[in-house]
Amino acid sequence: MFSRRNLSLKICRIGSRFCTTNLQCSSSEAVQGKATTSYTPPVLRPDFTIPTKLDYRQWFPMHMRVQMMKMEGKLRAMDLIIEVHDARIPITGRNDNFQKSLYSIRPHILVLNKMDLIPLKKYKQQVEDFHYERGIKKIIWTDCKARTKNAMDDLKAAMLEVLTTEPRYNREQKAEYQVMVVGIPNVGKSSLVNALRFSALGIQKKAVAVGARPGMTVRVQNKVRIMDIPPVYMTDTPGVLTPTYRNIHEAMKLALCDLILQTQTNIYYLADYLLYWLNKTRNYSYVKLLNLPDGPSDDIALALKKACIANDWRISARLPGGQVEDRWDIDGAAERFVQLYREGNFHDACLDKDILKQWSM
Ligand SMILES: Nc1nc2c(ncn2[C@@H]2O[C@H](COP(=O)(O)OP(=O)(O)OP(=O)(O)O)[C@@H](O)[C@H]2O)c(=O)[nH]1
Ligand SMILES: [Mg+2]
Repeated sequence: MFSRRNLSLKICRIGSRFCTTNLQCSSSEAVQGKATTSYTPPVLRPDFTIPTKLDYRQWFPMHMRVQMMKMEGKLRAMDLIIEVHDARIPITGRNDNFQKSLYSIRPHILVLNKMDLIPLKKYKQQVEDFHYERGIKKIIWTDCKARTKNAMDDLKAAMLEVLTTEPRYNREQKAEYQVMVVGIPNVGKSSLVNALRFSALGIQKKAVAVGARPGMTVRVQNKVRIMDIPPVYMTDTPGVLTPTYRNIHEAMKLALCDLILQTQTNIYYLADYLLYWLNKTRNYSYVKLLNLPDGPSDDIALALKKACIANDWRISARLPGGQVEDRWDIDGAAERFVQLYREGNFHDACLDKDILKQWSM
């Protein structure tokens, strides 16, 4: 094992460059059931832990508190709150403060976006039962990247139903309806505004900016017209996380889905959590994807090193004396492993399946 401290300033990756298409197994190989039967399960650690010096709870940038206050300030002008969340973690990571400050005061629809990244048929009913039992009134599943027409039609119908039937408090005289879209970072709030606008008004051009990294929208936006009849306006907002997390699993699931700033996560522990979670849910498709010669393992150091050797993933590092040394690119392998998850290569990416299973037992 190399020490990361010894790496000099100039580090460049050599060897075969990572390419998901090279590493992708066929969809049948990636199916969890098949992977389960073809390998001997590894010995699992009892629970996932990280060194205590790493405080995973410090993931709440201060600007979120300020923006949350601005959102509360706009509430009087709103008829409906749409909460967007990531379908890969349909239970975990929702911000409780939204409930206290926003949904308890205005009608609420929960949109589970990125439905394209989970096997929807398997989870739809279970997730809906879970949330309806706990008082959520309406859930819509969307794919705002593909702008799936049926999903957009479902969402428009649900919005219109709420807008035209729920009490409007001090807003009865206003002809136009106003909707605020909220959620934690990078779940697709801005994509939803653009997709709805395209679906209802046929406007292709993006009204609000979308980005692959969390924190794209940094402040509450100006309202955007998304429907003509009746006139409906939508206000996009920045992602707001809860200041603290209930446990390490919640924090790691959010980070795996890329919903937390990259600078505030540690890729090595993230890869370790992914390995832990895949083994726990008996999904051994990573063996093929990483070309691991000896089957599954619950040891991240060993798995990443074997992946480096099998794929010839190296870095060359300049040492203090000026010599150049080749080393296995362990951090690069960790990044590639996590990226495989984020790009949807593990067939079943619903990270809350363990919670749902427990709940339905
Ligand atoms: N696979 C998939 N990706 C999506 C979907 N919706 C949005 N994305 C992607 O998710 C990323 C984040 O989208 P945004 O719309 O910027 O998310 P946001 O919630 O506004 O993010 P912040 O402004 O940072 O809080 C982008 O790369 C989108 O292309 C979806 O339904 N499926
Ligand atoms: Mg945004």
